[in-house]
Amino acid sequence: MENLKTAKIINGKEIAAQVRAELKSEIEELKNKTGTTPGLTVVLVGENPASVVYVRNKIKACEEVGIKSVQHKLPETTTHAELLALIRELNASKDVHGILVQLPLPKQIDEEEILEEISPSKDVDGFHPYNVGRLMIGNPVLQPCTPYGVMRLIESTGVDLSGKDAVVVGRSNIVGKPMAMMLLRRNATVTVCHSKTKDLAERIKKADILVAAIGRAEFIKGEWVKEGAVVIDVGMNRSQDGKLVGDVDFEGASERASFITPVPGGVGPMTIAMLLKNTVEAARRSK
Ligand code: NAP
Ligand code: LUD
Repeated sequence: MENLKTAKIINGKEIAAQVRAELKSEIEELKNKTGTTPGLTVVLVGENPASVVYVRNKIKACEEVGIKSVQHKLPETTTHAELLALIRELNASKDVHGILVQLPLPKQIDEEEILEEISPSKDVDGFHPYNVGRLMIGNPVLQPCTPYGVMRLIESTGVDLSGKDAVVVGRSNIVGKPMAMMLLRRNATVTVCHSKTKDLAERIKKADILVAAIGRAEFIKGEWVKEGAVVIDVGMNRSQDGKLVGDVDFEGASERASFITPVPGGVGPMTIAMLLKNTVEAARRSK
């Protein structure tokens, strides 16, 4: 007899659609009150196939909610100086409320310097040191979209984070580190793990909230997941048979977790929804 517990699936696609619906009316109101239509400019350098898909989805999502989007497609051979010049131009344009430079950038371009050039008030990725600092001191303005979306997914479960043990696996500037800060702000006790962490499985076994942002297909085993845990899988990996899979063994983890995000349809759509939210926020603040 099959008698396995199954986690509730957190439907990121559906929650992202809710966020977009909320934004749609906020944008309408902003237009009526101030005559402003939020504008997002997305810069894509080169033709990384994943980036092309993500940028296309971002532009499409803008259209759906009524954000005016502009795309700059630059060749792979773009120089650092050329990209810098474009950023300065966009910083100066009053129709542009949000600037997003899709990562990764080709190696001739100094990513850190580019991100620092984006005006903090237009930094809808929340990657500028100013916005990173604001998050760090607990008074955020524009927050990185992926962890921001994860917080919304966790909220949707109704689980109270206060005093819970949260484990974040991965310490990148775009996911792991800001994720840890956001969980800390909600009074979780946060552990950040990475490639040098010695006892990863043992730490994961203690996590009430687990966020995996590693980039290795099904690296986290079902047996490592604590009974009743909330499992958020940020990973986006192609398996050998070309399927999109997360960092967590979904089947195994589902037998122990209380809530779990699928891949695709979990965190990915939320990243895009929160980008739209940040763009509306940037446009509102420009008034
Ligand atoms: P990243 O910059 O490559 O960082 C990966 C992190 O994982 C690093 O901190 C690394 O540790 C850690 N790590 C690698 N191997 C490990 C291991 N064996 N044990 C423990 N930690 C390990 O990646 P990222 O940009 O944060 O992205 C992570 C994943 O999320 C990728 O699959 C990416 O495609 C996906 N992603 C999805 C979204 C979305 O919206 N769904 C958004 C962003 C990223 P070290 O620091 O020690 O190297
Ligand atoms: N750079 C991001 N680089 C990569 N998944 C994304 C992403 C949508 N500047 C800057 O957008 O926030 C960023 N800002 N990132 N990412 C990854 C990261 C960036 C990842 C996944 C998705 C954006 C997404 O829509 C879908 C899903 O999980 O359901 C699946 C899409 C598919 O390939 O089928």
